[in-house]
Amino acid sequence: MIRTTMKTWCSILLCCTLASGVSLPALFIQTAEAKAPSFYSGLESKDGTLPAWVNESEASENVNDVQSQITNEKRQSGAQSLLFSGISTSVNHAAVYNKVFDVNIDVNDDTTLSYWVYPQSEENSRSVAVDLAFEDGTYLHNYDALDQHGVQLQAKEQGEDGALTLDTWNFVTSKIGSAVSGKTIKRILVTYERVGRAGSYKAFFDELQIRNADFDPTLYADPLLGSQNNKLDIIGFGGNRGNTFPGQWCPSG
Ligand SMILES: [Ca+2]
Repeated sequence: MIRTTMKTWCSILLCCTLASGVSLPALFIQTAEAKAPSFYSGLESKDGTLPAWVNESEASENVNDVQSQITNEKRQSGAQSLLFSGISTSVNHAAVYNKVFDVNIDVNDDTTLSYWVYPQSEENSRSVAVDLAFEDGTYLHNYDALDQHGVQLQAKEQGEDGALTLDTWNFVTSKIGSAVSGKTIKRILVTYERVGRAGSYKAFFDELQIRNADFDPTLYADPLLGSQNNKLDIIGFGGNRGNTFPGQWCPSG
Protein backbone atom coordinates (compact mmCIF):
# COMPACT_ATOMS: atom_id res chain seq x y z
CA MET A 1 0.00 0.00 0.00
CA ILE A 2 2.82 2.37 0.96
CA ARG A 3 4.80 1.45 -2.15
CA THR A 4 1.76 2.03 -4.35
CA THR A 5 1.19 5.43 -2.78
CA MET A 6 4.86 6.40 -3.23
CA LYS A 7 4.80 5.29 -6.89
CA THR A 8 1.68 7.37 -7.45
CA TRP A 9 3.30 10.46 -5.92
CA CYS A 10 6.50 9.87 -7.85
CA SER A 11 4.51 9.61 -11.06
CA ILE A 12 2.70 12.84 -10.30
CA LEU A 13 6.02 14.55 -9.48
CA LEU A 14 7.62 13.26 -12.68
CA CYS A 15 4.68 14.43 -14.78
CA CYS A 16 4.86 17.87 -13.18
CA THR A 17 8.59 18.07 -13.77
CA LEU A 18 8.31 16.99 -17.40
CA ALA A 19 5.41 19.32 -18.01
CA SER A 20 7.20 22.32 -16.60
CA GLY A 21 10.84 21.36 -16.97
CA VAL A 22 11.38 23.24 -20.23
CA SER A 23 10.51 26.67 -18.89
CA LEU A 24 10.79 26.71 -15.12
CA PRO A 25 14.55 26.22 -14.68
CA ALA A 26 15.34 29.01 -17.14
CA LEU A 27 12.71 31.24 -15.58
CA PHE A 28 14.04 30.56 -12.09
CA ILE A 29 17.64 31.24 -13.04
CA GLN A 30 16.85 34.47 -14.85
CA THR A 31 14.53 35.67 -12.09
CA ALA A 32 17.04 34.93 -9.34
CA GLU A 33 19.78 36.65 -11.29
CA ALA A 34 17.59 39.63 -12.06
CA LYS A 35 16.69 40.05 -8.41
CA ALA A 36 20.27 40.67 -7.41
CA PRO A 37 21.57 43.86 -9.00
CA SER A 38 24.86 45.13 -7.60
CA PHE A 39 23.18 48.48 -7.16
CA TYR A 40 19.56 49.52 -7.34
CA SER A 41 17.65 52.63 -6.32
CA GLY A 42 14.13 53.65 -7.21
CA LEU A 43 14.67 56.74 -5.02
CA GLU A 44 12.07 55.41 -2.61
CA SER A 45 12.54 55.47 1.16
CA LYS A 46 11.76 51.74 1.31
CA ASP A 47 14.67 50.97 -1.05
CA GLY A 48 17.24 51.68 1.64
CA THR A 49 19.53 53.08 -1.07
CA LEU A 50 19.10 56.82 -1.03
CA PRO A 51 21.39 59.65 -2.20
CA ALA A 52 24.44 60.29 -0.05
CA TRP A 53 24.66 63.84 -1.43
CA VAL A 54 21.96 66.42 -2.13
CA ASN A 55 22.47 69.37 -4.51
CA GLU A 56 26.23 68.83 -4.44
CA SER A 57 28.38 69.47 -7.53
CA GLU A 58 31.89 68.07 -7.77
CA ALA A 59 32.61 70.00 -10.97
CA SER A 60 30.76 72.82 -12.71
CA GLU A 61 31.25 75.31 -15.52
CA ASN A 62 28.74 78.01 -16.49
CA VAL A 63 25.76 76.36 -14.76
CA ASN A 64 23.83 78.01 -11.90
CA ASP A 65 21.04 77.01 -9.52
CA VAL A 66 21.88 73.31 -9.79
CA GLN A 67 19.61 70.88 -7.95
CA SER A 68 19.90 67.11 -7.55
CA GLN A 69 17.42 65.90 -4.99
CA ILE A 70 14.55 63.52 -4.40
CA THR A 71 11.16 64.76 -5.57
CA ASN A 72 7.59 63.49 -5.89
CA GLU A 73 6.95 65.73 -8.91
CA LYS A 74 7.56 62.84 -11.37
CA ARG A 75 8.28 59.15 -10.98
CA GLN A 76 8.76 56.15 -13.20
CA SER A 77 7.82 53.87 -10.34
CA GLY A 78 6.80 54.26 -6.74
CA ALA A 79 6.25 57.80 -5.53
CA GLN A 80 9.60 59.52 -6.07
CA SER A 81 12.45 60.15 -8.49
CA LEU A 82 15.60 62.28 -8.61
CA LEU A 83 15.18 65.85 -9.84
CA PHE A 84 18.20 67.26 -11.70
CA SER A 85 17.95 70.86 -12.90
CA GLY A 86 19.97 74.01 -13.46
CA ILE A 87 20.49 77.02 -15.69
CA SER A 88 23.24 77.22 -18.29
CA THR A 89 24.65 80.74 -18.52
CA SER A 90 26.80 80.19 -21.60
CA VAL A 91 26.11 79.74 -25.29
CA ASN A 92 29.54 78.16 -25.49
CA HIS A 93 30.32 75.29 -23.13
CA ALA A 94 28.36 74.49 -19.97
CA ALA A 95 28.65 71.39 -17.81
CA VAL A 96 27.96 70.22 -14.28
CA TYR A 97 28.61 66.95 -12.46
CA ASN A 98 26.53 66.32 -9.33
CA LYS A 99 27.41 63.38 -7.12
CA VAL A 100 24.47 61.38 -5.81
CA PHE A 101 25.27 57.83 -4.60
CA ASP A 102 28.33 56.64 -2.66
CA VAL A 103 29.15 53.09 -3.82
CA ASN A 104 31.96 50.57 -4.15
CA ILE A 105 31.29 48.29 -7.13
CA ASP A 106 33.80 46.34 -9.20
CA VAL A 107 33.08 46.35 -12.93
CA ASN A 108 33.43 43.10 -14.86
CA ASP A 109 33.02 42.25 -18.55
CA ASP A 110 29.23 41.81 -18.22
CA THR A 111 28.40 44.86 -16.10
CA THR A 112 25.46 46.98 -17.28
CA LEU A 113 24.26 50.41 -16.16
CA SER A 114 20.58 51.19 -16.67
CA TYR A 115 18.19 53.97 -15.74
CA TRP A 116 15.04 55.82 -16.72
CA VAL A 117 15.20 59.52 -17.51
CA TYR A 118 12.46 62.11 -18.13
CA PRO A 119 13.83 65.25 -19.86
CA GLN A 120 11.25 67.96 -19.33
CA SER A 121 10.09 70.66 -21.76
CA GLU A 122 13.31 72.47 -22.70
CA GLU A 123 15.65 71.26 -25.46
CA ASN A 124 18.55 71.56 -23.02
CA SER A 125 16.92 68.89 -20.87
CA ARG A 126 18.00 66.21 -23.37
CA SER A 127 21.67 66.82 -22.52
CA VAL A 128 21.74 64.78 -19.33
CA ALA A 129 23.08 61.39 -18.32
CA VAL A 130 24.07 59.25 -15.39
CA ASP A 131 27.84 59.22 -14.96
CA LEU A 132 30.20 57.10 -12.85
CA ALA A 133 33.34 58.13 -10.99
CA PHE A 134 36.00 55.43 -10.76
CA GLU A 135 38.58 54.78 -8.08
CA ASP A 136 41.40 55.74 -10.47
CA GLY A 137 40.02 59.27 -10.86
CA THR A 138 38.48 58.80 -14.30
CA TYR A 139 34.79 58.99 -15.22
CA LEU A 140 32.54 56.92 -17.44
CA HIS A 141 32.24 59.90 -19.83
CA ASN A 142 35.98 59.54 -20.53
CA TYR A 143 35.33 56.18 -22.21
CA ASP A 144 33.40 54.99 -25.20
CA ALA A 145 30.57 53.21 -23.40
CA LEU A 146 27.56 53.08 -25.74
CA ASP A 147 23.86 52.94 -24.94
CA GLN A 148 21.43 50.53 -26.60
CA HIS A 149 21.16 52.92 -29.60
CA GLY A 150 24.93 53.11 -30.11
CA VAL A 151 25.20 56.62 -28.63
CA GLN A 152 27.99 57.35 -26.15
CA LEU A 153 26.65 57.38 -22.61
CA GLN A 154 27.68 60.97 -21.96
CA ALA A 155 25.42 63.99 -21.43
CA LYS A 156 26.63 66.03 -24.41
CA GLU A 157 26.44 63.08 -26.82
CA GLN A 158 23.01 62.03 -25.52
CA GLY A 159 21.70 65.54 -26.19
CA GLU A 160 23.28 65.98 -29.62
CA ASP A 161 22.08 62.61 -30.85
CA GLY A 162 18.49 63.38 -29.85
CA ALA A 163 17.96 59.85 -28.57
CA LEU A 164 16.03 61.11 -25.56
CA THR A 165 12.41 62.11 -26.12
CA LEU A 166 11.17 65.15 -24.21
CA ASP A 167 8.33 64.89 -21.71
CA THR A 168 8.28 61.14 -21.38
CA TRP A 169 10.25 58.42 -19.62
CA ASN A 170 13.16 57.05 -21.66
CA PHE A 171 14.97 53.82 -20.79
CA VAL A 172 18.76 53.98 -21.17
CA THR A 173 21.11 51.05 -20.76
CA SER A 174 24.76 50.41 -21.54
CA LYS A 175 26.98 47.37 -21.20
CA ILE A 176 29.68 49.45 -19.58
CA GLY A 177 31.82 46.36 -18.95
CA SER A 178 32.80 46.51 -22.62
CA ALA A 179 34.53 49.85 -21.98
CA VAL A 180 35.56 49.95 -18.31
CA SER A 181 35.95 46.36 -17.10
CA GLY A 182 38.38 46.07 -14.18
CA LYS A 183 37.60 49.51 -12.72
CA THR A 184 35.86 50.17 -9.40
CA ILE A 185 32.89 52.55 -9.24
CA LYS A 186 33.06 54.90 -6.23
CA ARG A 187 30.31 57.42 -6.98
CA ILE A 188 27.19 57.60 -9.17
CA LEU A 189 26.52 61.06 -10.58
CA VAL A 190 24.05 62.91 -12.77
CA THR A 191 25.51 65.22 -15.38
CA TYR A 192 24.56 68.00 -17.78
CA GLU A 193 26.77 69.13 -20.67
CA ARG A 194 25.86 71.21 -23.69
CA VAL A 195 27.58 73.41 -26.25
CA GLY A 196 25.88 76.28 -28.09
CA ARG A 197 22.70 76.79 -26.08
CA ALA A 198 22.14 78.67 -22.82
CA GLY A 199 19.03 78.36 -20.68
CA SER A 200 17.45 76.04 -18.16
CA TYR A 201 17.30 72.26 -18.13
CA LYS A 202 15.23 69.93 -15.98
CA ALA A 203 15.18 66.15 -15.90
CA PHE A 204 14.11 63.34 -13.61
CA PHE A 205 15.94 60.03 -13.06
CA ASP A 206 14.48 56.85 -11.62
CA GLU A 207 15.20 53.12 -11.29
CA LEU A 208 19.00 53.31 -11.45
CA GLN A 209 20.68 49.93 -11.46
CA ILE A 210 24.04 48.31 -12.03
CA ARG A 211 24.16 44.58 -12.75
CA ASN A 212 27.27 42.44 -12.87
CA ALA A 213 25.66 39.38 -14.45
CA ASP A 214 25.22 38.36 -18.07
CA PHE A 215 21.78 39.92 -18.41
CA ASP A 216 19.99 42.01 -21.03
CA PRO A 217 18.00 44.82 -19.36
CA THR A 218 16.30 45.75 -22.62
CA LEU A 219 14.30 42.51 -22.43
CA TYR A 220 12.65 43.72 -19.26
CA ALA A 221 12.22 47.39 -20.07
CA ASP A 222 10.32 46.60 -23.28
CA PRO A 223 6.78 47.85 -22.70
CA LEU A 224 5.50 45.19 -25.11
CA LEU A 225 6.21 42.69 -22.33
CA GLY A 226 3.97 44.72 -20.10
CA SER A 227 2.62 42.95 -17.06
CA GLN A 228 4.71 39.88 -17.86
CA ASN A 229 7.60 41.73 -16.24
CA ASN A 230 5.59 42.32 -13.11
CA LYS A 231 4.81 38.59 -12.87
CA LEU A 232 8.53 37.89 -12.93
CA ASP A 233 8.86 40.27 -10.00
CA ILE A 234 12.03 41.85 -11.34
CA ILE A 235 12.94 45.10 -9.69
CA GLY A 236 14.38 48.09 -11.44
CA PHE A 237 12.31 48.31 -14.58
CA GLY A 238 9.67 50.77 -13.57
CA GLY A 239 5.93 50.61 -13.11
CA ASN A 240 4.52 53.02 -15.70
CA ARG A 241 5.38 51.26 -18.93
CA GLY A 242 2.38 52.68 -20.72
CA ASN A 243 4.18 56.01 -21.03
CA THR A 244 7.67 54.88 -21.85
CA PHE A 245 7.88 54.78 -25.63
CA PRO A 246 4.97 56.77 -27.07
CA GLY A 247 4.44 56.71 -30.81
CA GLN A 248 6.40 53.75 -32.01
CA TRP A 249 5.26 51.40 -29.26
CA CYS A 250 1.89 49.94 -28.38
CA PRO A 251 1.95 49.05 -24.67
CA SER A 252 0.08 45.93 -23.73
CA GLY A 253 0.64 45.86 -19.97
CA1 LIG B 1 10.83 55.80 -7.99
